[in-house]
Amino acid sequence: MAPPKVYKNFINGEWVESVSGRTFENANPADRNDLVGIFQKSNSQDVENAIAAAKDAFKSWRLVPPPKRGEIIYRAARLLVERKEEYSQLMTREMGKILIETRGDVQEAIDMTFYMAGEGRRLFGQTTTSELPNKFAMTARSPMGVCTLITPWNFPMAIPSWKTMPALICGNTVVMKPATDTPVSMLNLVRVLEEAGIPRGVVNYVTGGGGEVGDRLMMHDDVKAVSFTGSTEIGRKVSEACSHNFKHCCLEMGGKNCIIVMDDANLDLAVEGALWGGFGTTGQRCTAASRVACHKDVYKEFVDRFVERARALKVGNGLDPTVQMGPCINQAQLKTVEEYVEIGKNEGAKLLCGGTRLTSGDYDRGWFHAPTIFGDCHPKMRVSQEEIFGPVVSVIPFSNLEEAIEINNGVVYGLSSSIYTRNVNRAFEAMRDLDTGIVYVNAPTIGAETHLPFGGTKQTGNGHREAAVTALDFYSEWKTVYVDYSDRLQRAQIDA
Ligand code: UN1
Repeated sequence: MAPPKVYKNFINGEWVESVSGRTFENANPADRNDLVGIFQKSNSQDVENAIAAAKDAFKSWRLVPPPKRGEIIYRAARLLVERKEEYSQLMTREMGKILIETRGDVQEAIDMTFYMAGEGRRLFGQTTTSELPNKFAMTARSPMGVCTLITPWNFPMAIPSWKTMPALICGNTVVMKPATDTPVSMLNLVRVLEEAGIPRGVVNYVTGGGGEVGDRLMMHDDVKAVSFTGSTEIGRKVSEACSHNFKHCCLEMGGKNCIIVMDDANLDLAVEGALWGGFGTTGQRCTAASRVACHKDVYKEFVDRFVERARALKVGNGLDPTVQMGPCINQAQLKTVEEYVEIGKNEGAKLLCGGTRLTSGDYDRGWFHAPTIFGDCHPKMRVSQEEIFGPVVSVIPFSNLEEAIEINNGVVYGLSSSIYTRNVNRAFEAMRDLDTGIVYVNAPTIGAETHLPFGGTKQTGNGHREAAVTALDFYSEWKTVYVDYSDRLQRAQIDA
């Protein structure tokens, strides 16, 4: 067997080793014997170097006309298209999700990259009137400087692209840190930007732990904005660190998303949706449908079918095209899932399927857990309230729409929600009252597209939205410009 490949940091346009001299291994969560690569265990000096490079590169990148920035980003998107299959295979090896999903992840990065390349010829501001004669008023977006991007392992290329591309098109420079479980996919994104001709220092990539690397990325005085996707617990720390010198921070955190199945729903569709929403990506999405609220009149029928389909899911190594669900990302995540299964049983939820780790044969080499459904859940149980981030769905019965909406809204998170109904009045009521950033009608809670705002209410976020033109609001500052061509002092609010 060939020795595993050693990957480096990308700082100031060069691939370099960490000054720490230390490295870490990235193994396949479906098969511990499959080593994906060796990565740099960076320290604060590496981060310092990356931030210095980004700060220096900002001086010229901010002056590159946005359509020219867009051309580079467009070339990067073309390279991603060419390498989609190669990068998807690697992503399945490092992250575990099945190939059709990693292809979707790379596709989401392609979509975002093309989309933001196009923004180079838009980045629209406003021109408007003035209350005074011979005076002109307009707004324009200004870049901010160095942005640091701290990203999760569940969408190892898509989420980094959501942050990198709008940051770059707006004229910022970036230092990116991947999750330690999935560094290859972000490296591939960096590689296409390098090959597309991104100037040195504009994009920097540093691997390593949250402590040494992550802390520095959010504390450093030269950093103007921090974008973070991950747990609410870490998000709170990012927010606190940023408040010290009022850095902008964009937080995308947890979810406890719910599919509402009404008594008039197309049940076949609802079962398909609950299956894809609950067990897609092994439940490891912030948008995962980890709750289903089901009308009591169709409860039994829905649950029977849902359980039957979940039991039949083929779990295994995502490179096998017949496999439908991959492993948990690592041992700690698997342990969390096992703990929540115990919690659910102890608080009286009814275990309908799964509930155990999968161990015999090939399963022994990975972090596999069976698709698990709890029935007869009370909305206030911990398994109905807390984000598990694994293949566990809690089904909660209800009697009317009002109650279902209360169940949906009765958690600390507010990312995504869904309703299955054929009644247009109920659908519109739900669209109005579901307190989440994203609402789906007759579709599961997952499947956000890149040209629409992504983010959530309450403890899911801090008011920003990623993707779409809304992302540009985070990565730029509005500059309001007044031009007075009257040749005299005119006083707003004072001169009639
Ligand atoms: C996430 O769950 O972390 O809507 C992101 C979706 C994907 C993105 C999910 N397009 O499920």
